[in-house]
Amino acid sequence: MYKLVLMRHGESTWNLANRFTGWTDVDLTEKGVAEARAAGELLKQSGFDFDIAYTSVLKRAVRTLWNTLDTMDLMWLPVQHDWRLNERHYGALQGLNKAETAAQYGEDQVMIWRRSYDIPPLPLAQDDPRTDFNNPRYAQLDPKQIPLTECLKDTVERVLPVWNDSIAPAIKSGKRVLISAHGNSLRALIKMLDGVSDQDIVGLNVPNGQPLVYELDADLKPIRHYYLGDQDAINAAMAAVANQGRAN
Ligand code: DG2
Repeated sequence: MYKLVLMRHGESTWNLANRFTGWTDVDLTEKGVAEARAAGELLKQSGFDFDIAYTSVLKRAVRTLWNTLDTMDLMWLPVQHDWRLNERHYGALQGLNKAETAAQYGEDQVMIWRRSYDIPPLPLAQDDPRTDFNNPRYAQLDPKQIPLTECLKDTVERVLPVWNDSIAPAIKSGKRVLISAHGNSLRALIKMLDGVSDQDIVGLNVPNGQPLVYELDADLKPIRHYYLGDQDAINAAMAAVANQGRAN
C-alpha cells in the first residue's frame, strides 16, 4: 500500500480578504504560516516521512511547503515546482471580493463560477495588466498555454499530465510524496483519484493547511482517504470555504 499526502496552502492574504485569487501570487498570512507549521508537527507526530515534494510556482503553496518541511527537518528534500499545479485561473474575477461579487451577481452565479465543472468565469482581456504573458516564471510556455480563465475541467486537463508523467511514477517507485497546492488544483487531483462525478465535485471544498492522506493500492487506486487532525475543526473549515461565496 502507498501513502500520498495532499495539502492546500495555509491561509493567504487574499483568503483572509475573501478575494478571488487564481494565479495572483499572494503570500501567506501569519496564520497561514502557523497552519503550515502545525501541519508539519501533525505529520511528524503521526509518523509521516517523505522522499519528494511537489508544489506550484505560486508562493502561498511554496511557502507552505517550506514551513511544513522545515518543521519536519526535511528542508533538504527534492522539490518539484510545476506551474500545472497552480490554482485554477480565476479569469476576470481575480482580485474581486467574493461576497461583494455575490451581492452584485447573486450567490447562484458565484457558485457557478466557483464550483461548476465546465463553466469558466469571464476571461481576462489579452491586454489586461493581470495577465501572465510577461511573467518570467512562465517564459518556457507557449503563450497559448497561459490561461486567461479556467473552469475546473481545464485545470484537470493540465494537472493530469503531472500526475501521469511524474507523481504516479514517483509513488510507484516507492517514493513517499507530499503535494502542497491549491483548493482547485487539489480538487482536480481528488476528482481524478476518487473518480468523483462532475456533479458531486461541486460540493467538495478543501480546507487550508490540513494534511489529507490517501492510501493507495498497487494500481494507485484509493483504498481510503482521511484528514489528519481534529475532524470538527476540519468540517468547520470546509464549511467556511463553501460559505466564502455568500453575500454578506
Ligand atoms: C482560492 C480558491 O484559491 O477559491 O483562487 O480564490 O486555494 O489558492 O486560495 P487558493 C482562489 P475558491 O475556488 O474556493 O473560491
